[in-house]
Amino acid sequence: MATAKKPTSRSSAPKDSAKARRRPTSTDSGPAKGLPENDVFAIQAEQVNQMAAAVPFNPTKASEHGFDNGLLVPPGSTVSPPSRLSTGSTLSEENKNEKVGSVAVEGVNSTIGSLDRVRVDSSGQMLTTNQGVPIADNQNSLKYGLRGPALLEDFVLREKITHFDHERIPERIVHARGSGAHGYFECYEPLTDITRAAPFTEAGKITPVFVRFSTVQGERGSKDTARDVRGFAVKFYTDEGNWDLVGNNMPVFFIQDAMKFPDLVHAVKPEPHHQMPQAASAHDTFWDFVSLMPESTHMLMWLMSDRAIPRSYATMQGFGVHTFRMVNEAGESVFIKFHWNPIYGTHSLAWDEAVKISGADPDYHRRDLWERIEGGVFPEWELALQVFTEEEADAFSFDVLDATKLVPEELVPLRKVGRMVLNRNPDNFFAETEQVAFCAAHVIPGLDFSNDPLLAGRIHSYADTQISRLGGPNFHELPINAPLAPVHNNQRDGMHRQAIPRGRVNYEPNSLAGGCPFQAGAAQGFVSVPARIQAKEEQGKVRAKPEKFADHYTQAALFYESQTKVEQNHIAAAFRFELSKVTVPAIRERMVASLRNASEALAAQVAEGLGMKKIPPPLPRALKTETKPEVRYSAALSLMTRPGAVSVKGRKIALLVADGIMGQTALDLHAALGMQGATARFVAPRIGLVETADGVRLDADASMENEPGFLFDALALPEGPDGIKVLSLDGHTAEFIKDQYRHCKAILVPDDAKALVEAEGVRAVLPNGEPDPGIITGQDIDAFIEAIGRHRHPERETDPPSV
Ligand code: HDE
Repeated sequence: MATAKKPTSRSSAPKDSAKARRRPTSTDSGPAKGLPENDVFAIQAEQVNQMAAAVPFNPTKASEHGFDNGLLVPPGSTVSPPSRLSTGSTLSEENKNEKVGSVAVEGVNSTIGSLDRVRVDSSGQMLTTNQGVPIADNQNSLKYGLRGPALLEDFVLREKITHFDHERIPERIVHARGSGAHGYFECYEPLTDITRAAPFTEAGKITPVFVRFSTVQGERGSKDTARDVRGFAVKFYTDEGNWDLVGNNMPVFFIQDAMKFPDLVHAVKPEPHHQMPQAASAHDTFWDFVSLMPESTHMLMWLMSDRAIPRSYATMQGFGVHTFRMVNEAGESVFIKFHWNPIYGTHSLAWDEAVKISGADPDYHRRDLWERIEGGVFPEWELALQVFTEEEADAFSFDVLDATKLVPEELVPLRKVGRMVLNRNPDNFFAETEQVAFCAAHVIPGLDFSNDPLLAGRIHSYADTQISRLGGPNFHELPINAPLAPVHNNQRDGMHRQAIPRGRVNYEPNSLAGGCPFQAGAAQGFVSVPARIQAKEEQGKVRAKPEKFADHYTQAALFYESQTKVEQNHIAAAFRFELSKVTVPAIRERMVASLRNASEALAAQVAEGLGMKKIPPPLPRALKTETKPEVRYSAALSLMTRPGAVSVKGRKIALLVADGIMGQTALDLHAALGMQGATARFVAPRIGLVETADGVRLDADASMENEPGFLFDALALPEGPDGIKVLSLDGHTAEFIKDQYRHCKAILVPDDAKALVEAEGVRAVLPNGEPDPGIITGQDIDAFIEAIGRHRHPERETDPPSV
């Protein structure tokens, strides 16, 4: 057993190292002049006075006035202190010991920087209390006698239990369920033509990032595979401070104005009387709300599409959603939409699959992200921008300030500007993923907001929510939130403050700290774009929306019409499922009435699926004149156009095995898949050694019971008639095969296994009579790998499923 050495104290008796003589003094009054020479107080007083005298008036005051000065803010003026004596908090700061350390390093804030400074490793160490007292016995509470009462004086027990009692913090009100990872962003080329933002200044520049993915509705312990929007929040630790791009995996949102956000969230969360359903939008209050909010229709199309059930965080797109601005050195600004495109393609689950996974592995996405990173198959995205001018935006048929609208890629093409790689899992979920605090207001010089009224609400909301979630205003000091860039300001105090500021100056302007920290000025600091609003005479303060916001259906139709038939069917099936869970017929009808304005075909299909005898009349439209959209079909909106790098990398493949199979072919397949970056697992009726027909050693690491088939991207059946016989006697085998087939996945069927799969209804031909490209017969490993790379074979699909 490792025993730790008791640390010996290195602290020495404090020595007065001040060169000049010190004498007893008081802090409230005293002569400014006439103190004895070589007296440290006299020297300090003289230097303080020198500094204050060097600032006879506030030199930047005049520049605080007028519009033009507002754009050309000068840096604050500073004077160098004669020595550090004049700026310190205390003359005794030179007295060092192991705890107090030494004098603050000039200009340094030690609470920021690499996470190494707070990592803890307990190898070879003794157990202690939080006060560092070694704990002799961690098994028993202190009692009066062996069978006597426990004693109140047991501070070891009480500290342990008190800490435990408070181990939880409030979960996020939305996006409570999430998973995070560290990584980096790499810039492809300087973007200095449009922005001075630090991550984009030169090709190859690396900026560290922390990313958190999340669902929106569910609580912290809820399933990963709910039908939901996914949060895609990226914290860039840039040289000029933290930039948080807090986006989603869908480019639009339900509402147009922050005023409606609490209503939306109340409506979608579990209903307040019985707290059901968890992590699901399929209930009365959600559909009641959205059917009365026709601006949600576009987002509902996305939410009912397969985008809402991603296969992996690594296979979903990300979007900044709002229109942002980029600003260059000259102060010129352009509008920007942010896109993250996954290099592994944009892939989703099937609904039946998502439902089953949520039971077998509620941590499906969390596990997948963790395993990809541990296995070196690092998730990666390209960052692309849509760049357009304000004049171009004014000419669009939709308003770019309306978060229920996207800018079609066919209208404004994407400019690829960099890539993001996630290559390190957190050491500790709570300290990093739970305590990370994203904020839509965190932008850096070179970036700015648009006037999107939804974004305006977000600029307020995030810091506000962190104050209650993370217990006060100092959450920026938590290690995961602290920037790499220097932090110096006059904010002080508050719950859990960690920084120990030196000196007595906590205000600006000042002369007693030489004017520091001083305002950066427009050349270096953050300056808001002076976007001029061409106010019409009659416009004043108003609670209303711009006219184009009233077009609620054009882009809902664009999204629906841009999907393939299979995707459209999934959208219809999702509406059918969700609305069938609604208990109030009038709400179902209202929703179908609304859908008629986006697509008559879809509305009819949903109505039919809900058993409606008569289709209700379309909902009245808010916009009387019809919009003439620039783009009526956008291929980029279909998942089928986003296969990414077609490969088996990062995919999970089940190799069914049992006593009596041919072991060598199974091992060869396992090796071939592994070589290509896939995770292949031997799945058997039970874990452990398998007695192969050819005597090869083969160890099953999963059972059909503990890793059901729908958790895998593909299935390979083995060779060997005896093994096939064993599998056929286990009912799990049939479920395995059926799920794989129903979810349109690739299946490798050696000749020996043909009868087994046929018995479950698997056919090697499609409903249209052509060969099914996902059913690979024989032992053609290359064809199998290619079929897996296609992700899914939806040509096989029927509604209802044939198997
Ligand atoms: Fe958020 N949102 N949101 N949101 N949001 C939060 O902040 C809010 C919106 C998004 O992984 C909260 O720290 C308002 C749009 C993500 O930690 C809160 C409005 C988009 C995350 C909040 C919106 C988002 C959040 C809850 C309407 C996509 C998770 C906890 C005006 C662009 C970040 C927290 C993480 C989290 C407020 C709308 C994305 C309450 C008021 C639109 C990815 O502050």
